[in-house]
Amino acid sequence: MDEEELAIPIFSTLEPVYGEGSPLEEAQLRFKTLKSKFTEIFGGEPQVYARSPGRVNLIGEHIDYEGYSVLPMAIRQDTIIAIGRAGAGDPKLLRIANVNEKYAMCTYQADPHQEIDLKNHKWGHYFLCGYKGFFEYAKTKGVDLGEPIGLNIIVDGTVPTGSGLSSSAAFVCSATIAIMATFHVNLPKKEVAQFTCECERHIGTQSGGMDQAISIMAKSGYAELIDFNPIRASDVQLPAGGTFIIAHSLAESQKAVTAATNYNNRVVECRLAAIVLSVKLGKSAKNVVSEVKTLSDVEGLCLEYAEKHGSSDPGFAVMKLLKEEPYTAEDIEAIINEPLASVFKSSPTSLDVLRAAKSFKLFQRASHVYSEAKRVYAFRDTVLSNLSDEDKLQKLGDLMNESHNSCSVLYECSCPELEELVKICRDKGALGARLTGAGWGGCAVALVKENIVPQFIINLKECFYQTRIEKGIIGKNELGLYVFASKPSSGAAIFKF
Ligand code: NG1
Ligand code: MG
Repeated sequence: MDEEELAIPIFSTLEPVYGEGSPLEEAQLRFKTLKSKFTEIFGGEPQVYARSPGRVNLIGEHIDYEGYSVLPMAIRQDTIIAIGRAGAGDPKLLRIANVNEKYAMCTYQADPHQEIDLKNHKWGHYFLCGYKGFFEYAKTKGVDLGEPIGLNIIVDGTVPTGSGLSSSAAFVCSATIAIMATFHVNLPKKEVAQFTCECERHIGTQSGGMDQAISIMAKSGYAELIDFNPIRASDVQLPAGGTFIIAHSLAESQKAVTAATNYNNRVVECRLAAIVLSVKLGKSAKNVVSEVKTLSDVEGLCLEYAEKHGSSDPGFAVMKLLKEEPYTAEDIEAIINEPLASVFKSSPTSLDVLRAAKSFKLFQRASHVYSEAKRVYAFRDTVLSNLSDEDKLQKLGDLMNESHNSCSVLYECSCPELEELVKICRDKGALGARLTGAGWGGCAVALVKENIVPQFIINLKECFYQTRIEKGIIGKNELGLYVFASKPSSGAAIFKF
C-alpha cells in the first residue's frame, strides 16, 4: 500500500519515532514533563499524545500554492501535544497551556464554528485552526462528533518559531491529529495532509500544502517529492557524503502578521500573473477569472506558445508577453476588463493585499515560479541519475544556489541577514546554500560535504554568530539551537501509553 493511503500510526512507545540513544532520552524527558505539567495544571492524566515534525524545504520555494511539486524533508524538531477531555461538569472550554512559560495559557469556547480573531494574534490560534478545520472536515464526511466538549491541552514545541522550518504546520498538524484521536477518528494520511492545509488557512495565510503534507507523510531517512492535486509523496534518497546544515539568520519572519505585504501578496501577484498571461495567450477575458487560479493552470498554453517559437520553457511566454515594469491595478483592470476588487471579492485576505500594494511584479513572480518548478524536477532527476555521488552533490548544490538567486532577485523574499548568511555559507565551502521556507527572515539551508561539517559550523560561528552573541541577540550556549545538521525524520504519530 502507498504510504499516503495508510492511517496516522498509533504507537505505545516512543522508540519507533525517536529511535535509540540520546534522541530517545531527550524525548522521554519531554513526554514526562508534558504529562506532569498536564496533571499539575488540569488534574488527571492526558488521554493521548500527538507529535508532528517541522520541515526544511530543500528546493521548490513559493510554488506549492501554484500547484507545483516541492521537495522537503522532515526534521527532528517537532511539536508534541498531550490532550484530555475535561470533566462532564467542567465548562465547555478549550484550555491550551504550554510547557514554555513564555506562552501564557489560551482559552477559547469549545464552539468549533467560532471565528478566529486574526486582528489579535495569539499562539493558541494555531490550535484553534486544527480544531475548526477538523470539525469542518468531519462534517463533509458525515461524521457526527456530538455536542462540543471541553478539552485540556498542553503543548511543547522545539521547532524555532518564525524560522521557515514550519513550526506552524508542526503545531497545526499535531493539534489536529490529537483532536482526531480524542474523538477516536483516524484517516488516511493523504486526507489528513489535505485538510490540515485547509485548517492552517484559518490563520489568514493563503498557504500551499507543502508543510502539512511533509509533516504528516514524512518517512525516516528520505526527503519527499510532494505533488499536489492529488497529494502524493515519493521517497527521495539523498546521495551519500552530503549533509544539510540548517542555519538561522536570526531575523524572525512573522508570517501571520505580515501576510498582506509578504506571503499573501505573492499569492495574489501569482494569480494576477496567471490571469494576465492567459489573456495574452488568447483566453477570453470573460472566463479568465473563474477558470484560472494558478500559474500551473496556464502552463499548457505557455508551453504551446513557447514550442511554437522553438522553446520548451513556459518562462518563454512570460518573457515575451509580460512587461518587466510593475503593473498598476489600472493596467491589469484594462487587460481583464474587471475591477480587481471584484476578482478577489470572496477573499478578505486578498483584499487586504490590494489595499497594501501599489503595483504588482507579474513578470518577476511568474519567472520565478516556472523556473523553480523546473529546478525541483532537475533536483529529483539528479538524485536518480547515474552520476557519481560527488557529481550529484555538486549539481544539487548548483540548483540550490540558482533557487536562492531566483527567490532573492525575482521573488524578493530574502532579507539582508539571509543574504549575508547564504554568502558566508558559500564562501566557507557549501556546495549550495539557499533560504528555506517563506523567507523574509528565518533559516538558510546549506549542502555541505560530510567531512567538512565540524569546520563549517565553526566558520559560521566565527563569521556570522559571534558578533550576534556579543550583542546579546543569542546566548553563548544557544548556538546548537540555531545551527545544526539535519537528517530526514519521520512524520506525524499518535501515542497511547
Ligand atoms: P513557512 O513560512 O516556512 O511555514 C510557507 C508556506 C508553504 C510554502 C512556503 C514557501 C505556510 C503554512 N507554509 O512556509 O506552504 O508556500 O512558505 O515555499 O504558510
Ligand atoms: Mg509556517
